[in-house]
Amino acid sequence: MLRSRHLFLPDHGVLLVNTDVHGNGEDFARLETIFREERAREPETHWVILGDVVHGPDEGARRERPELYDYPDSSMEIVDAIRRLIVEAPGHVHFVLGNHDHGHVGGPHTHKFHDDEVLALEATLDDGARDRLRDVLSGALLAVAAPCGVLLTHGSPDDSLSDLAALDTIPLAIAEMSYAERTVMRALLTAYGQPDEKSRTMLEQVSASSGLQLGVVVHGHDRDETGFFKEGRHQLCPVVFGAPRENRRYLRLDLAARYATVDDLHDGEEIRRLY
Ligand SMILES: [Mn+2]
Repeated sequence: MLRSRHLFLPDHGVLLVNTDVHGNGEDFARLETIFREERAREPETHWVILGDVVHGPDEGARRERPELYDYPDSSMEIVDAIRRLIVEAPGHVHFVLGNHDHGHVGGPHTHKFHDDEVLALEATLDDGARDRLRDVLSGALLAVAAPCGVLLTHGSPDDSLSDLAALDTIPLAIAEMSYAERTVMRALLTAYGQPDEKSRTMLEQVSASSGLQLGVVVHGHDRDETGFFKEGRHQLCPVVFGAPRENRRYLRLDLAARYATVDDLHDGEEIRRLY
């Protein structure tokens, strides 16, 4: 069965974007509240969740950096919430795969806080929950693009990405990927950033194949205690996980606007504090 792994958003409405929450149920609930408030005002509100929803910190990290990491791991509750939201707001809640999520559906197993975080989480779940987890994660998108000029991915893709439609045929199981597919997926899911030139080339390629004019890649996967960072003229990473509560950021964009470079995305306007 072929499932679409990419999505083009409309040219009107509101776009909310968050990056890694890593099992933080309170942060996810806050984002859900923001989505509901926006949606009550504007029915054409889209929420893109940019992956790594699972795998919370271990006891050591919680003790060492409580301001960043002291929260209970609500990975499964968040996956169930996404499942519920996709049914409740059909076509308006979009989940994009992160490398931690990928581990549960054929990707390499991650080891940020445990030797094997995939096994550690699944060991806490019964069969039903494991099935729901894999069901939600295997239905994930790999990239979302919008006519307002943004490309949304978990990592920051390099110039091996040129056509979003090509993502549709990549199998999630790493053993089934071709060498070229592995190269695309590695950058898409695990690259922290690219040289400015590479991001620009990638955006030009994806613009040419999609007919959109993309100027900014919004990605997650990285951490920054100030709550967001820009790299070069074309990459923005808003941060939830790894920033202290007061600095956590999400993105609120106008789908009818035009964002040509990261200079068009301003802290306090498009880049907003979660709390
Ligand atoms: Mn990641």
